[in-house]
Amino acid sequence: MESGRPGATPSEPPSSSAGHRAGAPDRLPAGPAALVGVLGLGAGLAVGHLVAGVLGPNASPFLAVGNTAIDLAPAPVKEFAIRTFGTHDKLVLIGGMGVVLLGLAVVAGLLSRRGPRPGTVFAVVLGAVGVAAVWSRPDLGPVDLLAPVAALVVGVVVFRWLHAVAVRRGARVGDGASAEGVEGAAVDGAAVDGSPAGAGTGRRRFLVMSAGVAVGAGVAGTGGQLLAGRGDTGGSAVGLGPLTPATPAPPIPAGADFAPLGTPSFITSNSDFYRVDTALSVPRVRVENWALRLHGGVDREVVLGYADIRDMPLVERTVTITCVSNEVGGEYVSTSNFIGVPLRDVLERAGVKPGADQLFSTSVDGWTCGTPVADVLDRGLLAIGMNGEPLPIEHGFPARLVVPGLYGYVSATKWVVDLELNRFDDKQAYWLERGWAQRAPIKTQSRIDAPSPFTTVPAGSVTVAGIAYAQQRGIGKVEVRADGGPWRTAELGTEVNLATWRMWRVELDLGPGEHTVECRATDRTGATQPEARVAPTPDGATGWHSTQFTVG
Ligand SMILES: Nc1nc2c(c(=O)[nH]1)N[C@H]1C(S)=C(S)[C@@H](COP(=O)(O)O)O[C@H]1N2
Ligand SMILES: [Mo]
Repeated sequence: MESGRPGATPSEPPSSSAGHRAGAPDRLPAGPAALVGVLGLGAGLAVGHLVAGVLGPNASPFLAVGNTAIDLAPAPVKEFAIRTFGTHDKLVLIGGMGVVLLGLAVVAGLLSRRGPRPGTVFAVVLGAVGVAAVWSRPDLGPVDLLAPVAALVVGVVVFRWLHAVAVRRGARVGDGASAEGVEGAAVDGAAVDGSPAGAGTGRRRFLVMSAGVAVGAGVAGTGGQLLAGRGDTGGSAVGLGPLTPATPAPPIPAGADFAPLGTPSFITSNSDFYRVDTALSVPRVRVENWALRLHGGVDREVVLGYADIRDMPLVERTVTITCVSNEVGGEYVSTSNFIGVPLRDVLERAGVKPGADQLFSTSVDGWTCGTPVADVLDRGLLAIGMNGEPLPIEHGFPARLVVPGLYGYVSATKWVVDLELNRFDDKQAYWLERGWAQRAPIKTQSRIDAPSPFTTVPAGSVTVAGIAYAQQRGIGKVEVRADGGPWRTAELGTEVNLATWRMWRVELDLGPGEHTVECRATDRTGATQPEARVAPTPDGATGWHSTQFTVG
């Protein structure tokens, strides 16, 4: 049992307990051993989270490891996660990491039944992983290492201390000799009497200490979470007030959507806007710390602050952005009134030299994106607002890129801090290194929103309605057919501009029973959305969307 005490020399073999008598319990019971492992882990993680709450939430070793895992995960794993869990992919990752860590902590605890060494090694290794993850995050600095270091130290200390308490408790359950041996291991100087009541006292003491650690970890973790929330958009955006564009977008005309018939509203609210990114925890940038650096193929390097952008004449543009990972019929497409400054005007501050074909942008968390310079100069926006408000943090506060017509991964950098003009041959952006295409204009697509799949609709005339998009080309027509019959041309919603989606509706006379309807869009160049289903990799899905329902 002695080898179990804190301060045991590493050379001491696990069961070299002097004075140990045959028949005396040699090991911690499994339950307390596992509990000690779990509580050591919990205490370490919670304190790491608390310190990160003060320094900056992303310094939390748990989140840093998660963010690193996302960046290191092989592309197919990430695509699977996005496909399977959608926007919940991050919650699933957090839950999965929690389960794995819990399992490892139980195992570490169980391996430490003869002595705290295995669990100590586990805590140190895990802490080191946290340190390495925080160290490697592009949005974190050396000070942020305090969070994982605190987690490591607290994890080790709490584990060893609770282990000692548990050992003492176990000894009490055993016999006097072993209790005596353990007495020397007391780390807190608490006197343990030799009375027959000692076993109960020891056990109670262990339970009280464990509960104390659990409560303490809960308080620390919650505190960290609350402190982290402090720096929300609220924090630095609150004083910004409403953004009033010098050139507002034209109002959305009546008849642009068929929301009462089941299409989305033409403008997506900020809270409903789809979200896709690699950030497990959203980067929280304060405007006073934000700067945008323009460099590379420019006449002079320039660094712009938030006020520099805000003081330029602001424009407002209605744009539909779309994710390349969107499956046929998928939800990763939304429309907003983006407020910002034309990227052409921003880049003019630095002077664009001829020769560059790529605008290589980097976010504060190190994500990168390559956009054709021609598209950027033609219609790119450095957006600081969405639907009249500062950008929500999930959508890139304080500033992001929006370049209509290109999938988000090659055009829509959120939390942008760096713009470099170079050549596509010089530098490869984040998703290119993971097998996605260098150029990715949005493909013509259409989706059926009503009737909802597998519902029953009343007999008679059935309204089928949905969305279509072919950004920068425009939608020419949408056709719908039922059960493989003749194509019917749908009525289109009023066009807003070429950068946005278009809603459609059609009435079909369908008899009672099950029906399958399909839709296909044709863009203004005359090209019809192809029937063949192609997966999103490497440059966007194709195929006709279909839906099944019953007429009753
Ligand atoms: N910093 C950063 N910006 C990013 C991404 C990212 O992972 N990190 N993802 C891009 C992708 S793939 C898409 S589709 C759009 C989505 O923007 P949204 O979340 O505002 O809808 O953001 C783009 N900008
Ligand atoms: Mo995307």
